[in-house]
Amino acid sequence: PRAVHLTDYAPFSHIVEHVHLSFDLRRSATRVTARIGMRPNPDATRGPLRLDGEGLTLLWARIDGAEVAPRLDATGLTVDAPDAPFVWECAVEIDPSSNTALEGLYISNGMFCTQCEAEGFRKITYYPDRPDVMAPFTVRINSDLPVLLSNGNPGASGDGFAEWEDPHPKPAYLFALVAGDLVAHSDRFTTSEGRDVALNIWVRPGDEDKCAYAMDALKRSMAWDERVYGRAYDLDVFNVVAVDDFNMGAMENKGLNIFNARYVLASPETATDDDYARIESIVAHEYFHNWTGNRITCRDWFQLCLKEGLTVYRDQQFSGDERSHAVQRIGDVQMLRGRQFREDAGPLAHPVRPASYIEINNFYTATVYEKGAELIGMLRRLVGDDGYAKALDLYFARHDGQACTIEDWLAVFQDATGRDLTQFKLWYSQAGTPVLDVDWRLEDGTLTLKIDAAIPETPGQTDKALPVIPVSLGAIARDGREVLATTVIEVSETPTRVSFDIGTDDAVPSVLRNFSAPVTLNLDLAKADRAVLLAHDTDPFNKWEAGRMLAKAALTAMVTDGADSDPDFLAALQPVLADETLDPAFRALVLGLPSDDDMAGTLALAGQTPDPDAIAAARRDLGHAMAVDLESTLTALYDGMQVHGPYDPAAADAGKRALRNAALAYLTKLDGGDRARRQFDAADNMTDSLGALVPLIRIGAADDALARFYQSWKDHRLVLDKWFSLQIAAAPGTEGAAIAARLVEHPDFDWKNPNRFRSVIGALGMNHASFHKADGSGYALVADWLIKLDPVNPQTAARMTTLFETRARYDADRQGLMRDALDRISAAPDLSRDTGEMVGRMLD
Ligand code: B3K
Ligand code: ZN
Repeated sequence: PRAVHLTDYAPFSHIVEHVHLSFDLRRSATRVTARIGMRPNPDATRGPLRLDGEGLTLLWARIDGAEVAPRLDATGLTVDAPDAPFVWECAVEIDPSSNTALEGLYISNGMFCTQCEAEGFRKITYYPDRPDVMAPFTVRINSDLPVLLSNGNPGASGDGFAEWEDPHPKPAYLFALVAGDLVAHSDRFTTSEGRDVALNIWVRPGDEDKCAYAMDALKRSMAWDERVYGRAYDLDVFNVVAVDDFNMGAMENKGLNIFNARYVLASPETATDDDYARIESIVAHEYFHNWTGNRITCRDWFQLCLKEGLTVYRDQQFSGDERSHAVQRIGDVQMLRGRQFREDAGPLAHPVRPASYIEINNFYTATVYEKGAELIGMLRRLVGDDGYAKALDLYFARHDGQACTIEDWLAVFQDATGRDLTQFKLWYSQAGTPVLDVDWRLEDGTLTLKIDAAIPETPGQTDKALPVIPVSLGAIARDGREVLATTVIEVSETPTRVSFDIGTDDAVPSVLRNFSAPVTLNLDLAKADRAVLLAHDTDPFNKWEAGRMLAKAALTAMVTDGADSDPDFLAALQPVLADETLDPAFRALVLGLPSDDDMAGTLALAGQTPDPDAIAAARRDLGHAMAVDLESTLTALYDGMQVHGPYDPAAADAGKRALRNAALAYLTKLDGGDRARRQFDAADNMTDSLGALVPLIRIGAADDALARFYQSWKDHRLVLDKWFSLQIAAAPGTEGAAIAARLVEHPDFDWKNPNRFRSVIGALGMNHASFHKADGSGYALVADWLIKLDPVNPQTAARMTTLFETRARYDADRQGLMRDALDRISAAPDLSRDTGEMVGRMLD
């Protein structure tokens, strides 16, 4: 397969003026008729008309009404076209019933639905399937199914048909169609511009009682985008559909968002607080795409971060506003480090704006999304809140209706604020997590920092220039006073030296406050100094981070020197946990230990070879020591954080449940599971139910609870996914692979459903000690199943190969076993372009 390069961009030969599609929906023989008005593009080189198409059976084609005979090949067709405006028409036949890849038009549980981003529209009809070709669409759906939906506003409808009209020019990747036996949870929203919008969440009959939260999140998102970005909705209807079989989270199709059912459906009995929070953020994310993605889209797929980084940034802002900025930021950074830093440190590292790809679906990554969002946050830090607001206003004013580039994006910041962003732009083209080595001195009341910055080598990139790095910092006196309020400095050369008069020598620097840049910080602080920050830092992120660094130091000493649990760490934790003035959700985060995978990455970064068994043992021992040492505090939290009254998913109650369940997880190590069993029996919501079940699984005492859980929920797909995944992900010792091997035989293991596949095979990857079991059984099981899944669903298979991206961290034996697994995948006959590219990059 051929790579596509950013530098190869050329505009399309024609301009598409209008698209009309007509669908005769049949399960295995759907007919799609297209009528497309085109004219030569004056800004492009003249040439024949080239349309993308895959897996289509062409029935006929006409230009201006006269039959033509295009030259067909495996990826599309070519036909000579007049050097003047013309109408292209064609009819194709497609087979949705055999579409297991879930890209293009497919069937999920009897319902027709589509997924076109990035290049799925070409599986529906012949078309210039590229984001810079934008056109208004009209659609007619002929089908006996009761609900027929497409983009835009509804037009005529009647027995067996419905028409839709989308006046906003859009690229084909935003096209969507849904047809099925669906029911709606409906509401309305009046925009700031006075538009009365019908809101519908469409689900399978029986699920309509699980839509209220998603609807609430949608209305809050609409109001927030008006208030914070001045962006109002632009159609008369906004439809959301929940689909059981879906490769990712959700899709922002214009006026017709399609969601993985998992990120829509929620009731207190079936969804956890974390599920609610994710639903809120994904509903918001897809809604926010209406302006950042749909009205202003990407010129080509290399610019993916233009819409994704910005939209993630916006959904993080929204969740912070709706819940807690501190808790949101800590969660976002945990995710960034857990996924993106991991990606950036291995063979799959790539820039936020990649320079080439083989399969674009492989680039919907943590780097494009999460690091992409960090770049927006840094830009804002560099130009200030006002500058950011001005730049965004200019972006919307200047580029509405266009397909844009990162250059366009940076230009609005330069034009609105006068700031030169040449050095900042390096963030978009260089992979790798920058490392800041900070030396500090405190003399005569002056705090001096010397900051060395470097970016590690990544595949294909050795010499790198320093991008400008905004570093937020402050200082806390050892008596707890803040002696330097948050200040942002710009590291634009290495080393960078700064000094601050802080009036005391008895203080500790607090560097990279609020995680002001996506970098690894090496700052030598004594344990006692970290304890000062944990106790007194006014920056909640760094307060949490201080505890995290202490935990990591304790775990590292246990793994590498066989040290005992660090009593100073335990002593430093206690007052924070007991501090009633602190948000319970924040305290729950402080109580959590770094994951095994995080520790493995931390050790690898420090030049050591992580031993998965030793890491798991250290974490278990430290957890046990925390339980023993903090028992009275934990008991008080468990008893004191009870939530009374009806379940409310909002942040206040959710935070209490989080802290209480975090305390329970530790106490379960001491009481043999008594409390957890009582809580499991009494729970009236899924958060408390799983809050009890997971610690029971971890101590190997969950057989009875798991059996009962299965009995209660065996007919509920989303809850059953949890049943599958938790017993593997939380399995004690290295049993996860054996449990997964047993569960793949379970009659409910429907491996063609991506959620279920991830709940079993993906869950094994979440159990570090089990996935990396020394006998290689974890690697082998994953490889077997990826080989089996790839021909059926390449996208989901390719994504899961990332479980192997950390291979280079481990010992020679494990590396060899992982290489065997990758070799085996790579040798599978007819390996997809998706998985082939991923495995190829990892074997390079
Ligand atoms: N834009 C979609 C992702 C499409 C993934 C294609 N493989 C969802 C989102 O980011 O909102
Ligand atoms: Zn997105």
